[in-house]
Amino acid sequence: MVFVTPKTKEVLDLKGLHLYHSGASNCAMRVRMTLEEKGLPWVSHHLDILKKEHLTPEYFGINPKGLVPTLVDDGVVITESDDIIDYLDKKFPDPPLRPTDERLVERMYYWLKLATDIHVPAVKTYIYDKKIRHFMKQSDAERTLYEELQTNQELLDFHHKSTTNTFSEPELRRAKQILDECFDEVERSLGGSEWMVGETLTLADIAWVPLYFTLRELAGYPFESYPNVLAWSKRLSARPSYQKAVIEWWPFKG
Ligand SMILES: N[C@@H](CCC(=O)N[C@@H](CS)C(=O)NCC(=O)O)C(=O)O
Repeated sequence: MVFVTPKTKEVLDLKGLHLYHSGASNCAMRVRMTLEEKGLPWVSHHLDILKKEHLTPEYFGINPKGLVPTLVDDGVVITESDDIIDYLDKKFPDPPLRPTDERLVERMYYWLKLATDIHVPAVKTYIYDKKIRHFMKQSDAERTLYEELQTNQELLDFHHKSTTNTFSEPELRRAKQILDECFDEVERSLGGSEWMVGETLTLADIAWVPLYFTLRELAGYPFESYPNVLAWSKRLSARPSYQKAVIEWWPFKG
């Protein structure tokens, strides 16, 4: 679990649950959905990543990678969406968002890790290539600021490629191939079940449904050949938590 010692000291005084997040961010959707499923009150600190509102020294002083989401719980700073939702489920176990059987819990963590592992090489690459880079024109001053603030080499490389439109053909092919392999696996694993792991909604569903939503909405990823995924996504979209956490914050309406 990634606990951060923030350079922006003001966050240490925050009381209750505070979420730094963005409407368009699939990682932030996971946390909003977990908060809604549990009925927890939280304070919103919205940063529009499309307007680059997160690219400030103050925010990098809270999240050293300059990414959303970040949760601050009574001054404790946690980054990485999979860790945040796991933290929330452990601290506020009612209603539980994990199975009771230990083997199934391991399976749930497998899905959380997979969602994290494919984020930059597949999800972000695919979506930025198809849509986001059209929003990401960058001035020299913005590039300089980003390069001053960002210390993570993978993110510096990704940022450079996405803002200069220089993903290579093999990188784009690989992104699609990873997504195909992952959704083939989600499809098989759902089989005749309602949920990804066990008999109830778990953090695995909450980690993956934002990927389904953003890949479909922003990149037109072809989900038609995944009937189980489509039925599962319908079940999720009928939940009030999905409406509040995903649809109400979504910036591309209409
Ligand atoms: N592994 C991180 C990834 C966070 C991430 O990449 N967030 C994206 C939105 S989903 C972001 O902040 N993008 C803005 C940027 O890359 O500058 C997590 O799961 O929280």
